[in-house]
Amino acid sequence: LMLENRLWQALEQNEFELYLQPQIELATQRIIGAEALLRWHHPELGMVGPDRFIPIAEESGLIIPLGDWVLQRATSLLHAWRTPGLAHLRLAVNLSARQCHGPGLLPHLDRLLHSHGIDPALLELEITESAAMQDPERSRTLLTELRSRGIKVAIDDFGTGYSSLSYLKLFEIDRIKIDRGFVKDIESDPNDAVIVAATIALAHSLGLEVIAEGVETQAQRDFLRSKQCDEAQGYLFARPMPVAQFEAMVRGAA
Ligand code: G
Ligand code: G
Ligand code: MN
Ligand code: NA
Repeated sequence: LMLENRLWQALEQNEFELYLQPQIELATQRIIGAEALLRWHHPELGMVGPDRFIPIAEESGLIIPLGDWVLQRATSLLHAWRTPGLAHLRLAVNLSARQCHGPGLLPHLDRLLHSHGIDPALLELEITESAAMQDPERSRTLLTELRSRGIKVAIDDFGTGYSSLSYLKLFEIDRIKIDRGFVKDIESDPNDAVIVAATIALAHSLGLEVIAEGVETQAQRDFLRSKQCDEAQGYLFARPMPVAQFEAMVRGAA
């Protein structure tokens, strides 16, 4: 309850920050974009991670204004990146279940895309299987609306839900994110290796792109590349970092 009360104040007092974790194209090793990950600079507790406050924000309804803030921040970043060296970058944003099923998301996105004049294809929205399956019919409509605007859609934590395959049949998406739970033991667990390889092949035959999450070792990266995984994200490449640091990293690598 303490955190819940403090959260509303935190939004007013601008204590949230977006960190960016680079996403790497495996064939070229280039940074092709980033996932935006929310951080809270609590005046006394220091940095608080989203695992601690997103569930509370969901419960209390704060996730709606907070999610709107994240989208506003993300689209203004994409606007700022319309400059040599950064203009190719894609930005992925996590959506929570409540945001997906509320009425305000599409009008808010339309306003932001219009006022910032950005290419919708550079914005990717990540939706977990469990969030989408809470209301499959509504999610299907939402994803169709998003994609008709040119916004990209990725399935987050792919493989951890109970309906991954029906999901692929039901929803129009662009990319799946292989959960780090499968990537972690790729070298030691033959089952995980087979599951990851088959998931990549399945996604590709459906015309979807694949990004692997939680890549921590070169062996994992090499395995994924050998299976034609398109992109990867993880501590091997970089941890989530402040925006300025990410921009410097992209410019430095260019
Ligand atoms: O950054 P990381 O370590 O700790 O993120 C933990 C979890 O918090 C991830 O599952 C991520 O999807 C979620 N998360 C991070 N930022 C956001 C956000 O802006 N909105 C939502 N809904 N979830 C987020
Ligand atoms: O949205 P999602 O739950 O996928 O958010 C990604 C989460 O995974 C964030 O909390 C991020 O900090 C974390 N993360 C990113 N890369 C790695 C990694 O290589 N290893 C581990 N253990 N966690 C990671
Ligand atoms: Mn995510
Ligand atoms: Na994930």
